[in-house]
Amino acid sequence: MRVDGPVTVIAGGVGAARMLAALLEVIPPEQVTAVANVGDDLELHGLHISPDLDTITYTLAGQINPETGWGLVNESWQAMDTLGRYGGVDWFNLGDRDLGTHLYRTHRLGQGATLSQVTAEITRAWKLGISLLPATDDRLRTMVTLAEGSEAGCEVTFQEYFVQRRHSVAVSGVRFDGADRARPGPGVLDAIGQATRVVIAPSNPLVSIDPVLAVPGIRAALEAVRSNTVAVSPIVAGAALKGPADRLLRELGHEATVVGVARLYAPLAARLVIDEADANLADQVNAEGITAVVAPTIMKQPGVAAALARVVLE
Ligand code: FO1
Repeated sequence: MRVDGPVTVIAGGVGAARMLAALLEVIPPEQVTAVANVGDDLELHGLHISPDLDTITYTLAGQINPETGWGLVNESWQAMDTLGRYGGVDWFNLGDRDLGTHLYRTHRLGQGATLSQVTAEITRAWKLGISLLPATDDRLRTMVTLAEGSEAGCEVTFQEYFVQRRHSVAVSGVRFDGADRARPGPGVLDAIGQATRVVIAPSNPLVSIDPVLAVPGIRAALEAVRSNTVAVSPIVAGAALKGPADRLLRELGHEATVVGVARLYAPLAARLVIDEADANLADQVNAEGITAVVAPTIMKQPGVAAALARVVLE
């Protein structure tokens, strides 16, 4: 039996965007709400950039750059070229089309609009149909402490870790600056409490899902609806499909397997969808107190996305 009530997805970036696109192959967008991470946000060139909100928006608008998984397709880089000429900050690539989003968002925030209001205006302009809710409208920034080399012990912003250093450096700590003062964004707690199904998307548990859970009230709201909640593992056969999730799990003292993910998500979800490659670990997942559901989870392969969406909506 497929869920016919509201579905709420706890979302990071690329993996979550793919999960949302998969769900929209099966159910109408009006039935879907995404509660998205804002810990990756940054201010650069005087602009407020929200990578996970934009990755979800562009993906669902069918406008994502397929090579990178972020930014807009058919992009040009004239502004970045000019910036480079002056020796400006050019490690974070902002395409000419993408810049329009940051110019608009920054202008509206400067007028006193909230991130939620601006996100609603942007998603309406792209005709998404889903509700895309920032986890919080308050300032929350993922900070990463580096663990090796000359920078051991230094704390950098998430993008300075992920992009500037290509997440190629070991990490000894992650924290969410501002989380203790942050309030859930408008509609977030209701979207979790009133959902017929909550999905924890296959995003990085430690730097995409955790910053959402770090907003006071959100973790408790999820624990209260644990029986409605299903998580999809971002780890397949001990590796992340994209990004540093496996390395981060190990570096921060967790097991970089579906069992490690099960341990993190057992308090929040009744079921964990694991790929067939990990079928042999299903018993160990169950032993963590969360029920393993074995199904293809690599959405790049044709037909897998819609099938996975049906599994999480069962
Ligand atoms: N990721 C990169 O690896 N290099 C970039 O230059 C880069 C630019 C960028 C610009 C806008 C945007 O929305 C995302 C961008 N990303 C880039 C991806 C971003 O770092 C990640 O999407 C998330 O922060 C992690 O999921």
